[in-house]
Amino acid sequence: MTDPPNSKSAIITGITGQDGSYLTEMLIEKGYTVHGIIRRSSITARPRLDHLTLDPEVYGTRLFLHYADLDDATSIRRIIFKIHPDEVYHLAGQSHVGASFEIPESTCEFTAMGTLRLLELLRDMDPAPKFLNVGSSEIFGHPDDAPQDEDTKMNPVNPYGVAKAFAVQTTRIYRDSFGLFCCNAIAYNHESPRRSKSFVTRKITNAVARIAAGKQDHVSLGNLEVERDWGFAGDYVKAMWLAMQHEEPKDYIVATGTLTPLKRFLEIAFAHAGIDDWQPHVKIDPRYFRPAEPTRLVGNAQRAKDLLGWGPSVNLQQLVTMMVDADKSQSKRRDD
Ligand code: G4F
Repeated sequence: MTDPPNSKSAIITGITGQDGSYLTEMLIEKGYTVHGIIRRSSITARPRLDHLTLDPEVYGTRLFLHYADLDDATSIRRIIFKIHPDEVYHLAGQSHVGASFEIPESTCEFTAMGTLRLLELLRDMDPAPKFLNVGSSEIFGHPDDAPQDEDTKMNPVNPYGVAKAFAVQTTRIYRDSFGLFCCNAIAYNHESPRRSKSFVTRKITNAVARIAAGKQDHVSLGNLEVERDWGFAGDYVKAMWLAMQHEEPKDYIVATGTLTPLKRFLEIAFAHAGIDDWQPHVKIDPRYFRPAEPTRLVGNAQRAKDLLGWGPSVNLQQLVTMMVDADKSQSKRRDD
């Protein structure tokens, strides 16, 4: 059920990604006008947004897409000043941790410097839009404590984590030094059927669906001795919106508080497709190992619970089965 249009408008960077698509849906349902910033490239497909961009009642009335690049301040300035939104949700960036070892400069350019550029623009606006930066558990890397909260010391162990640490801290600085309404959602791993297949959860659920259908025999993975705090992306964008509605700008850990071994994820995914033993279907490929792995990344979202009334609505079992089911029906529809 979509609310009638209200006077609120939002800009989303990274609108074509997993989180961007869930956030857009939610804001449109709440009556916002949403402006998405997209990069100009030869690829024009935006499958996560198709249901919105192909809907004439939404696209061009409640949803608009604009070309601009985070490494081109002029292009961003033009759009932000013209729209002068109430809220800016900053989701864009190079989001693959493994890739950040291969492309550290561009990772920092987009994720770190891109955030700084946006904040500099907001500083010049009157009134300045509210701003939410999506941070990452990767800022903690090898943390002193587990679970981590908003006061845990940053100690990243990869270029992605360093870039996110810069972005989170810069957001804090602009809040404290210039009085801007700036928040960080320090998000732990969040997954969904819209997750790209380059991340381990979707890579697994996609492979499970294909193995169950007899289309492939195994999946090649890297380090299986890892653990993560996995939640549902649809829940995490709610926390982002709630953070922007709170009377004071703050940082929030967004996490489930449960650390799960990757092997447990494999077990649930294969079992849901009726395969009791996952081990014969997993091959280890050294190409997927990373030079360093974070440890004990599990979040304490107590502040989000106390101040925003936020909590995860989907547990791990539900998340994995949702993803496997979606991949199974996609695998039936497509003959690839
Ligand atoms: O799914 P991943 O690639 O996610 P990672 O590195 O935890 O990062 C994700 O979550 C962060 C926290 O929210 C975000 F900031 C970040 O943008 C991204 O969304 O890898 C998870 C774990 C790693 O330890 C990796 O080494 O799975 C291990 N793994 C084992 N085999 C693999 C594979 N990861 C990938 N992507 N592919 C493999 O074959």
